[in-house]
Amino acid sequence: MTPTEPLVHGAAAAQTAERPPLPVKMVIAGGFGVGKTTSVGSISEIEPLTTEASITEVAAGVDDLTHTPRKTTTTVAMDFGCLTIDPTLKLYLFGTPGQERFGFMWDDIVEGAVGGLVIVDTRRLDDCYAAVDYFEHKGIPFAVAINAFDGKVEHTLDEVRWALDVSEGVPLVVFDARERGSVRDALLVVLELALARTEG
Ligand SMILES: Nc1nc2c(ncn2[C@@H]2O[C@H](COP(=O)(O)OP(=O)(O)O)[C@@H](O)[C@H]2O)c(=O)[nH]1
Ligand SMILES: [Mg+2]
Repeated sequence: MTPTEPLVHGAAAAQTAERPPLPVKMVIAGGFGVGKTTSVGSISEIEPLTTEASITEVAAGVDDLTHTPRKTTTTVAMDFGCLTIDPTLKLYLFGTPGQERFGFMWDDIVEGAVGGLVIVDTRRLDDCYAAVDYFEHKGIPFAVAINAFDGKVEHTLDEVRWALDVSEGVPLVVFDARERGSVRDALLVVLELALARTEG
């Protein structure tokens, strides 16, 4: 190799590095109080944008707070955050509103997303059916992430898979919404799934 060669390569390499990372949209879905806002907050490099509103007396009757007694706010629209995976790729995270009455917004939130993470609280499996159905119906790659509240998961993974009626192709992971590394691993599972889909 002559001394000039690395220079040329170096310049080309620098140009690649300067290229902004590819923006990739990912959706964080799941029922009310499963840990969507917590997940985006744990992982986001920017101050997460969240539209939490106080649970009003009216909503308090509508939204089930049995398992989230400390929850005094609720996301009425969505969460937004971002995470650089590597110099070539940056994830933009969009959290859906948990309540079904905001379902009319889902098509807009999911538009252009490569995949979704459906967060599940195993004490309230029913709450995530809507999200699972939605991604299946739309053919969007998704993984199911079980948020181990207080370190406990009430069912085995097989039981959860059976109850949710998701195919073997849908990855199931256990994670902790409060742990950055844990949320990152769950998102990477979705990313790999999405990439495999585009390559396949
Ligand atoms: N113990 C425990 N609490 C959690 C965990 N994830 C979320 N929470 C709490 O559960 C409540 C609901 O979480 P939140 O992220 O607001 O749910 P969202 O409605 O899906 O956005 C909040 O009070 C969180 O602090 C977890 O992994 N363990
Ligand atoms: Mg929320």
